[in-house]
Amino acid sequence: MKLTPQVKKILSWYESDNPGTKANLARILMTGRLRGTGRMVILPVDQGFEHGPARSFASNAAAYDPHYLFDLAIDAGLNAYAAPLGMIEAGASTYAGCIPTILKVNSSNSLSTTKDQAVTGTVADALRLGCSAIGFTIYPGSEYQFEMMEELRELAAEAKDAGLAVVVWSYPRGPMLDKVGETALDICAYAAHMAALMGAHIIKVKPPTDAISLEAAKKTYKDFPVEVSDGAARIAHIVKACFNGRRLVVFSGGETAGADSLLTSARAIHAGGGNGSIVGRNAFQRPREEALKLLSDMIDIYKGKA
Ligand code: FBP
Repeated sequence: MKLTPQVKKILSWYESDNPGTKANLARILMTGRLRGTGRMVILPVDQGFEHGPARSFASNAAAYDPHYLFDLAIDAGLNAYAAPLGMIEAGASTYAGCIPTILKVNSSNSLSTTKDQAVTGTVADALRLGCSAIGFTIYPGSEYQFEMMEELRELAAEAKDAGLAVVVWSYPRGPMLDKVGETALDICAYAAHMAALMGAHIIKVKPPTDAISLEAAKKTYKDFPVEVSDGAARIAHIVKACFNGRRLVVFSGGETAGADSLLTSARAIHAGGGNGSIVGRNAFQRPREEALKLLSDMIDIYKGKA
């Protein structure tokens, strides 16, 4: 496989990584319809943990079957498929080598009252299952944020030693953040930057809103304004927070919504220089043909065709 100049350039930004990690990043970047472009669309399916099985799969019961999810990611021409241990294990032989996988190694659930995640997978699991990366969530702002960051430090070091890439979901939540604060532009940028500082190769955040939430940051944003009403400018601000674009950043899809809102969000991500989308519910909760069409339309946007 010949790497494109764009992928070579991206790999050069990861100056400390060994060839194994770079090869795994290249696998993700060189797979699917967006291969070679530096853009990505990834399917994440950990919502069974996060929200429970019925809330995740009842609206499209075919998605209860882990093989359906692998097929969806492959047939849509996505870059990678991310899921917790059991879900990856359930398709590991059938789909070995078919699509890069990201093993989600920590998980939360809706029965918990604390903003924390349990470690539910290991680097050894990721290697045994042929995954390209581990995925780990941190909740900046939670009472458990420091323990989560310390867990990430250990797992990320182990993953990098083993030649895997590290994908960090950075979702601000906790006592000092209200619902607006969780997706406010300044807080999203802060969360993305912390993931970069923790050594993430790929950073995943929610698309930021136009709110500026942290009291201590308001003066700075007043003195150095961001065009918050413009979606692309908000994305560009997050890209800057990811080492001025030297770290890959992708944006999540959120609850299932109209196709138009997802495509608008993809256009903003594309125009703002983000690296793509990681879309779960909006993909697997739709009937398969509809999901394939929506994912194809998103990919066209990232190819600059739409
Ligand atoms: P979605 O596209 O379904 O939003 O998936 C992205 C994701 O990060 C999942 O990996 C995770 O399960 C979910 O969002 C968490 O969502 P929330 O923070 O809203 O509970």
